[in-house]
Amino acid sequence: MSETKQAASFKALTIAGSDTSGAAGMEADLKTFEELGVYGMTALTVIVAQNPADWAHDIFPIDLKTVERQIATTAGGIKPDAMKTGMLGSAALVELVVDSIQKYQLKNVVIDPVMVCKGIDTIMVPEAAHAIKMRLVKYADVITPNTFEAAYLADMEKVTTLDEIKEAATKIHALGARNVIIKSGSRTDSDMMTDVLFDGKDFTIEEKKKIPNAFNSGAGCSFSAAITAGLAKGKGIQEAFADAQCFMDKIVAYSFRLNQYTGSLCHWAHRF
Ligand code: PXL
Repeated sequence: MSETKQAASFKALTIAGSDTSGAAGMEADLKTFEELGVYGMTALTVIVAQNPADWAHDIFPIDLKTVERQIATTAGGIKPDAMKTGMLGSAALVELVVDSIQKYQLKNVVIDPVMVCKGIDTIMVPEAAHAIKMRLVKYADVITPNTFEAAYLADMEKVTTLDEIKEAATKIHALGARNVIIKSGSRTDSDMMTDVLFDGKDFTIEEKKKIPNAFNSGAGCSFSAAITAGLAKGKGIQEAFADAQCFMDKIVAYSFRLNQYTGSLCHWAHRF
């Protein structure tokens, strides 16, 4: 038998919901971590199940004690190099995440302030969104809202133009997040999309053409997971941002249909 080989072992934790369909949520996070050479660990917060008749999303929360135990195992017992949050189904869960970041001195904290799912334009759990804004944002090394979530966090009526994206990023930075990345993604009428990174001093702007007919369910989750993977490997925010852009370009380009309602990114297209 050959000797065992020791690869660098970077570890990341996702505290997120399961998207049963496999496209978004912690499924997207784990696929992203794996593709980027980072060992993934989980604390499951909610299970989202879609109704096959109309693809309506139902949310089934995991009880708080069970989430606490999962965080104790991963954050307390193994120690991630970076962590991210996804769907947090209640204000109590947001509070548990805040306590855990402090208790386990978690570093490289990426907050994806999930408030909506693709195709939905109302905040799913208002009390959780409020708690994210009031309690969690200030612990973020990086926060990755879409334009809808950015408008909520920045108290703005809408965030659509580049000037509004910059204004929202500045306001969210003032709430205490050290780096703010706003993803305009699919939520614009234009055929361009813009991601803006604000580090408190400079804006880095990535503008590209949308790929027509691409399936982008789980794009927000995968993007913030790619940022998390970069930080876990010791990259700075600029490099993690640039690498995440390249990763997304590939996995969106090869996205595929799952049924008449939705499709998925192709995470393994990163290898092509
Ligand atoms: O893409 C947002 C999202 C995050 N987390 C879970 C989801 C979704 C959207 O469906 O199901 C678990």
